[in-house]
Amino acid sequence: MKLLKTLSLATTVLVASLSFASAETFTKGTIKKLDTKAGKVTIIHEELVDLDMPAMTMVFRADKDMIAKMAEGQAIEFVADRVNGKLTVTALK
Ligand SMILES: [Cu+2]
Repeated sequence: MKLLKTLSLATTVLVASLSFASAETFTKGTIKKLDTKAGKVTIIHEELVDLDMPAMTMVFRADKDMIAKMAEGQAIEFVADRVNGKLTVTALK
């Protein structure tokens, strides 16, 4: 029963985060450097409206699946958010 509760909670959180992500703003950027091992990506980004951050070049965290879709020099549109206090790429297109 505990597992079932945990599963349903996980599903709720997933659905909530998915619907939240769709409402977020995509920001344009260019990938400057990838560090697959460390799970880090340096992005030259335009203004991040949701995070109230001006245009700059900075390092974001990104999980393996996200990094697999990236290449240095690539122009991207992405969503960044704070995950456990660290700025992380949460969506890419
Ligand atoms: Cu920044």
